[in-house]
Amino acid sequence: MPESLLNTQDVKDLLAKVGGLGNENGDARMKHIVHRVVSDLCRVIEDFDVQPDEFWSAVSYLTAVGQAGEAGLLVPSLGLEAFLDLRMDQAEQQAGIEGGTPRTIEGPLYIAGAPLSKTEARLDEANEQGEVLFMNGQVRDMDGQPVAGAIVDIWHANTLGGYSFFDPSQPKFNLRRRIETDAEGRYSFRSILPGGYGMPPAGQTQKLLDQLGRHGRRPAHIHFFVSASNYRKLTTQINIDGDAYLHDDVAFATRNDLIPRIRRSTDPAAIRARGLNAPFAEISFDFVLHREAAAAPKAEVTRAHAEAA
Ligand code: MBD
Ligand code: FE
Repeated sequence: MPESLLNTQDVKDLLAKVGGLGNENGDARMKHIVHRVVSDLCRVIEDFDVQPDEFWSAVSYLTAVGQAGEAGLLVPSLGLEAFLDLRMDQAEQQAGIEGGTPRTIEGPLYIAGAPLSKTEARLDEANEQGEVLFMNGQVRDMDGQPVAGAIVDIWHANTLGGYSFFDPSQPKFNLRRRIETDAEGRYSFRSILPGGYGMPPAGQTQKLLDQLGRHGRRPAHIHFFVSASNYRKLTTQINIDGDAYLHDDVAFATRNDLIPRIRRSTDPAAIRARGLNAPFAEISFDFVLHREAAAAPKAEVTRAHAEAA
């Protein structure tokens, strides 16, 4: 084994200069983080004896991920978005904020500006296929008091796992709505049960997953942001119970309290009463928010979103 280059003064000096550690300019935090990231990368190259061909293949890979717009898919697939959740959970716990509806990852497929309505909405547009879902519940605080005027911002996939905007075959805000809760904190909506999502099979994320022997499937789920003034914003999802990937999510986002029971109605009279001609599903799910507190860690995550034109 040759001597570790990373332990030589020459390489230490090189890495310090890379991070701008010796100059008075720039941003101190950025300098230390870049210094660490580059140093750790060099350590990986040395420890695994990464060959130049392999290194340039990784550079090409990251370039292709960016060009394909798949950075937002790669991050959750590597568990990094779930890790950020665990970090936020830990920070809250240290600030005495515990319980309430658990957070789970936002994912990369949110679009701002979905239609807003009071108390109820229908999410599926233009003869969307799928089992009809009625979902309802209440937004409450930790004392059990209803949160009136909360905004429940909902987005989910169609039965094929496709999200409007990213799937141009769907109407603009299909399966995306915002609902303002009523005086009792209640919301309800009609939609269709989503299907599970799969990473694009010919995409860059799946290409790496293949090399890890992993699939790129997410169990069927519905995303929510729940916000109200003076409350901590909640980013979460529910999973559709019974999905084969329920506890085998490429994005590691399943949490035990986020798998509500699905009630299925097959009674012809109940079906007719809803104006339907096939069995339907019902889910009741309450969102429990924490009050905002000055000393608490930041609940709102700043993140770039696409906006439907
Ligand atoms: C999704 O629907 C999703 O929620 C995540 C996190 C990644 C890919 C697709
Ligand atoms: Fe999703």
